[in-house]
Amino acid sequence: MSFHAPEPLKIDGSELYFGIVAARYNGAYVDALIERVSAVLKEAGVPRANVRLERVPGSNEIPYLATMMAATRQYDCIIALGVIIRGGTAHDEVIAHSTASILHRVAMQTECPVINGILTVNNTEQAEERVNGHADRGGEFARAALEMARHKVNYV
Ligand code: DLZ
Repeated sequence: MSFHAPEPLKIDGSELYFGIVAARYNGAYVDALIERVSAVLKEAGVPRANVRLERVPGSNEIPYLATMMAATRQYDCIIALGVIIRGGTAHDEVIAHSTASILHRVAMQTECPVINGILTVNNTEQAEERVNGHADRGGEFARAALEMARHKVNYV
């Protein structure tokens, strides 16, 4: 399997503000994503006080909090974090599609970029690889957030 994540940009995050909305479902994986996102934001110079973390029960609840946080206009980017693991029903697909679509809408309606860091995987091996393994999706979400926050500051 190969990934083609963009080359990291050097972004000064010292004056940027981030909201993180993270699901508690599949908590161990989501906690690892939060840690990785926080580490990359810190490396970019984002002060801890500029990052607010809110937890919600599951990925299905993320769009509500993302909407509320974006509406405050206190953040330059919202990062949504969750892990949806395929089950025996179509529940995972419904949640994955609806959250992705609402998160886009939140960004357009509030002019606050939203990073969709809700992973959709077939099994725990895939979750492990993306969260704790080589794929480093948490780092990728944080770098995308830094890049989009910079755009937001420039345009809004
Ligand atoms: C119910 C459910 C299921 C089956 N799977 C997941 C999942 O893989 N990842 C996730 O973040 N949340 C899951 N949930 C919980 C829903 O997102 C939601 O919290 C409940 O349906 C209550 O609305």
